[in-house]
Amino acid sequence: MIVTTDMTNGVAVLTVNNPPVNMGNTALRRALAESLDEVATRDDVVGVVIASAASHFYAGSDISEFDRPLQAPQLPEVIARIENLDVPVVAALTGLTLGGGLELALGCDLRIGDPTTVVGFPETTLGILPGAGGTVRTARLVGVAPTIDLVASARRIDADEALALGLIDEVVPADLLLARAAERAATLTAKKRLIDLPAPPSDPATEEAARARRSKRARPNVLAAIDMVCAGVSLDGREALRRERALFDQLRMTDEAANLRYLFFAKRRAAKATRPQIPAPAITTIGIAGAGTMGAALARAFAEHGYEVIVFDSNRAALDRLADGHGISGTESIADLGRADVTIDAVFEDMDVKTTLLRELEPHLRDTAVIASNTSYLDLHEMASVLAIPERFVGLHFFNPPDRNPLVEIIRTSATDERTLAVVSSLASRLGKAPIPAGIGDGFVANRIYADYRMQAEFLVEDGASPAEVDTALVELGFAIGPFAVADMSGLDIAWARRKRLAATRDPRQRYVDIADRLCEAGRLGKKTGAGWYHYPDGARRGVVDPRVDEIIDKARADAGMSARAVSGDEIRDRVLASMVCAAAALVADGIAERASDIDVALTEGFAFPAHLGGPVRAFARRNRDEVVAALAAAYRSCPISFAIAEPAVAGKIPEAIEKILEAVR
Ligand code: 3H9
Repeated sequence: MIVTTDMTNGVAVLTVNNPPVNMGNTALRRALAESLDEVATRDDVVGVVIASAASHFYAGSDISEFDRPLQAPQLPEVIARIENLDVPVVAALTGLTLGGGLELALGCDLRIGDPTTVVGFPETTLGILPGAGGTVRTARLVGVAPTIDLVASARRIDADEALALGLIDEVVPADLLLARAAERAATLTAKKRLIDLPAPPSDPATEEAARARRSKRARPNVLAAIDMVCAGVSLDGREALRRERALFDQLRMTDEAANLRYLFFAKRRAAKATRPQIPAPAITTIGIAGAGTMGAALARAFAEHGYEVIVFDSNRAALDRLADGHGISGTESIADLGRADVTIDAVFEDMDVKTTLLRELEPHLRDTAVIASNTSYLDLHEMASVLAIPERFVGLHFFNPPDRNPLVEIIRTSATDERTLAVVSSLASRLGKAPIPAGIGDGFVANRIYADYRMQAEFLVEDGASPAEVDTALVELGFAIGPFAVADMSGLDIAWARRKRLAATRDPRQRYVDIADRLCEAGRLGKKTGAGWYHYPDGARRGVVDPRVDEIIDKARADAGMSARAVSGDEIRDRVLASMVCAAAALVADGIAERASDIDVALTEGFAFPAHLGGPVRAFARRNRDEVVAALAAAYRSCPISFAIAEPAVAGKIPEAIEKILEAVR
């Protein structure tokens, strides 16, 4: 039974139980509607409580239903039944009360929470807006400005904040929740239908400030939600509900909303694929080897999530910089890592340095301790080969900055055992990361795709586009900043060192653009040196176009025997996307990526690829066939060695490996 009704002292307690997260699907809406209809026919009911048998009250609507016409009864009809009852209805909130769940609660006459209660409107992150009165009733309850903030930010707030805001009426200890809700339902003397209330008076300047703050760089659905909140308060309540619902239905069917739903499920599929069937042992202590930028940021990230962190480094000064971190202790003795349940290798990216560390570390560890390497490029099998227990070793690749970037790649070697995997995937989950499984290959998954993206951007410059034209075209696609501005921010020297390292093994037939090398040779290492692909006069935050860079590019083109031609924004976007898709198809074909949707997760979470497009593979898959073929052929022609996989496109065919991944994400 999804909803059960129990009578206590004239109060009908409707308990919802729809595992795993009390998600609002057709079956739940139907069960609730039937129970409410049944209650409406009884004359022995003085009040109603809606409660949850699970740890969450209601985690929002089932978004897998949003691709098709929604089945009756729809949520607004269920909420109307609550409002139409003559007796008061109290929502007893516990755990997550999100989206449609919060809307259901706002249809009740009173909301009582326990300390675990968390409320929020996640809809705007899904390309839509609340569709069952969320914008309308919230503004009538707490005012326009706080509603704009809640709806547009999609932030989740805890019970205390919800109480302070007036979104819920009381917070009581969890064991008293039901009794208190029943008591209030029995004693409330009148209905309090939010839909009939006028909005509380509010200051136009505060409203305008909230609107301006939340409209900055906002997606169209967020702007529509803000407009709806503002318009709703001056309309008749039911007319406002109709308008909100019409907008919801319209936005639900957009490509953008479909792409965001696709990513929602893609993220969960990827995370599931990193999780073995066995439970993870409890982990309390994390060791970090290396107190450099990455090690220090990792230490902070783990400490913030309640782990005890021990950082080992032979450099005392680096340890001292970490000293004030709460829950972090530094040590110059590797033996101290013996206390750690998991040690993360964040030492310098060099095979000798890493294998030396592993050899010295392992004798101090308990047999159950796990070792995870944060290497970006090195061969994990070679590292594992120096260990006595290679089963405990795994790749755990974080992305910069690791305390804020959600992406993490989990890379198992041929020896990694299930327990080790369970340990690192539980770490990723507790840190709130978006993990994807990755196999062993140069740059694993995400960096490999990004490298081809960067490479194509440089081909485009050699062909005739300016760095600013490439950056602008990609910002128009939806990136916050383009690849050359990113390179200047991160510094050009690390990639330069890597290119020098790889020079000896590079296929001589491969197209190689040496403009970045020339910039580095001229001392232009990016923003930190005041100049890179752009110029940063007097420490400017944003780079300006620099004629000296144009000269360097002109000279490089001339030396390569190329003459510049005009390159359109469309060509830039097509070639860049096609290049990423070629790399994606190769990774899936080689088994380094498990599925194409993992790549979309990696690029949207780790490299800020515009989520509203669903990721590079999904964005490409939504194009028509002719555009796909033309873009692949253009990528192939830009470098037949790098994009060999796209060769059939020159003859008008979509290569099989590419068709396969496009089909998988449609
Ligand atoms: C909405 O309410 C619109 C209204 O305004 C409309 C009114 C008309 N849909 O994440 P987990 C599945 S919009 C479908 O692994 P956790 C999930 O796929 C909606 N499925 O667990 C997974 O399935 P499986 C607003 C969903 O504990 C399983 O449940 N709501 C949904 O780490 C467990 O999920 C949201 O945006 C869903 N809404 O996290 C909430 N939610 O086992 C989105 C979960 O088969 N959900 N599933 O792979 C979340 O943020 C997290 O899932 C939650 C649990 C925090 C609830």
